[in-house]
Amino acid sequence: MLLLSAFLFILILFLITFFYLKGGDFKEMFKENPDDLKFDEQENRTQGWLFIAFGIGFLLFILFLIFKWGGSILPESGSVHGADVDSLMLITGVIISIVFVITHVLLFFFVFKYAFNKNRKPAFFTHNLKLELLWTALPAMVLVLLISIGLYNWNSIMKPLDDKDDKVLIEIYAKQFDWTARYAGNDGKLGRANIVLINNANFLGIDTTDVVSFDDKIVKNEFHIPVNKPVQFVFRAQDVMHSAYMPHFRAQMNCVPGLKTQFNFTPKYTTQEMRRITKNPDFDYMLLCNKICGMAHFAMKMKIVVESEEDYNKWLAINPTFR
Ligand SMILES: [Cu+2]
Repeated sequence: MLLLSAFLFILILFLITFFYLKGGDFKEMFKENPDDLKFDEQENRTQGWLFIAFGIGFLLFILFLIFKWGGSILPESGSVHGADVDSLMLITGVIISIVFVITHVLLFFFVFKYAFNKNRKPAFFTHNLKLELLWTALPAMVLVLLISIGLYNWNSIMKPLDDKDDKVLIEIYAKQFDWTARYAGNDGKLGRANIVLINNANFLGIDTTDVVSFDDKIVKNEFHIPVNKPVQFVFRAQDVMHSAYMPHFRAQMNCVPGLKTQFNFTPKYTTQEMRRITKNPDFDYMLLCNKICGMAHFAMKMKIVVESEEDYNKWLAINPTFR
């Protein structure tokens, strides 16, 4: 519906322009000698004012969008590193907004101010070293700053947790069209898996001869993680590329067939605490697929429950081991 109205809107604009500028007027626009131009001063002033009106309308429309939809963004981050991601987004947003307002005010105002005028002589201005340095160095410094903060944050979530760290190790397995979580079990290690071992009874392709796999735990539909404890995720995919997206933790990682990817974060609020924070009694953390992976892509979700370590251990204990 929205697409159709946008298309109609563009079509109407095109028709208006086409009938307004009848064939001859196009030729008029490309005459080399400005003295030959038929456009009069009055016409230019009207067009200039129309630009000012459009510019103001456009900026007001942006303000309206911010007030109307600004509240629909994600709630406070449920993970420790998420706060850094949010502040990076905020800094970037503030810088972009300032540049956006300045450039758009100038854009519309200059069209108005410098509308064609027969009596004005253009200034001859080839270049200015100081100006060029300023507009090259300033954006470069801002970008270096943003990228440095980004890289620092990226490394903190991408660097695999140490083997001796006290952590939870979970493999997230993607296939068309659902998720499976595999816990490392008491030994803290995931058993080997291989695509050639996949069959109906063993869809993760786990190597059943590997002792390490015996205490692994496979869960579907929902998985639990303890609050305030680092979780190391390893991702695999069976068929096509999927993307494990956990928006409330500000986490996303591609799941690629034939390649292990990883990500770690520390949850900071339990599901119950998050329900209070969002004032939404039905709130649940979700794992979603963020790569259009086929017909039922939309159905690829898994609930994530964050709870105290005690409750987590109780939940994990009732899940059976692989063998
Ligand atoms: Cu998918």
